[in-house]
Amino acid sequence: MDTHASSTTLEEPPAAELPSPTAPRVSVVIPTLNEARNLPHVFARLPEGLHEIILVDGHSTDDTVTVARELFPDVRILAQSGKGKGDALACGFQAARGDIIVMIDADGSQRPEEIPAYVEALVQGADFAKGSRFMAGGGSADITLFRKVGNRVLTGIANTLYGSRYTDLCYGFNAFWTRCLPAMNVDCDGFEVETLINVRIAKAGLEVVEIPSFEDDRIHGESNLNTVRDGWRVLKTLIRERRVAPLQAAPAPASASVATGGGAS
Ligand SMILES: Nc1nc2c(ncn2[C@@H]2O[C@H](COP(=O)(O)OP(=O)(O)OP(=O)(O)O)[C@@H](O)[C@H]2O)c(=O)[nH]1
Ligand SMILES: [Mg+2]
Repeated sequence: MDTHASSTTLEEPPAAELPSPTAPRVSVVIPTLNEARNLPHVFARLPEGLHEIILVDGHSTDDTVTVARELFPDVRILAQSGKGKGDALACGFQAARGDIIVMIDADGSQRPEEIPAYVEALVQGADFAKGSRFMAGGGSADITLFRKVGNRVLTGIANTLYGSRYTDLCYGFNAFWTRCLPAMNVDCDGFEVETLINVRIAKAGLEVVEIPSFEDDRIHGESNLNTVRDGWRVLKTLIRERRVAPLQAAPAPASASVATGGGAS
């Protein structure tokens, strides 16, 4: 009897329902406000194999949406419901269908080719992979001395209040398992969004690994951030969050819960 022949008639077992920790589906969420000239630089450098690209547009008055569709016809384009970068990210996170969400800016200042390092840290057991310009291997060609000092002070306050070990509080290039969204519950509008996320991740006791990241100059256009106004919003967020009860992430699937240790939180 030909056992090989008979074995091919057996039904294949059903595919596993849970995402494999070694092949997660990666959603990239990109907030945009008049970034038409920068998008070609960002899209060209995105890694292969992404599950989806979600662009959350803040009602740009330039050709951002048209350019995005031309560059990548499969891009999912959302019009944000409210105002500000925080609101845009909340809209994008809610729509994401991947296992992992990467948040990255559209101004060309962050390097999409760093995304695999973030994903790898998550696959290795981190809950949250946090970009840092101020750890070994990171850097910035963009930040002013004033902002650098302000960021350092605010990072120190965050670490003191929330027991975290962050080296770069106000940086918008991060990645996390989608199951962390309930712990983040992004409910702010503006540039304080990274602070809100970082603080809530720390309060939830999630495993953070910092990833060295290099920030280049914005390629075209003007920054939307106002150092004093937005620094003040960050400070108010740090103080206010002390009164907000910690939220919890959804449980990790058993196969993806291997901890690496040595995180930054
Ligand atoms: N959808 C949306 N995107 C925004 C909004 N404000 C800023 N962005 C986007 O958020 C990203 C970061 O904004 P930037 O203006 O570069 O601010 P920043 O990077 O924090 O500050 P700089 O270091 O000065 O560039 C960019 O991709 C912007 O296009 C907004 O109100 N809505
Ligand atoms: Mg920028």
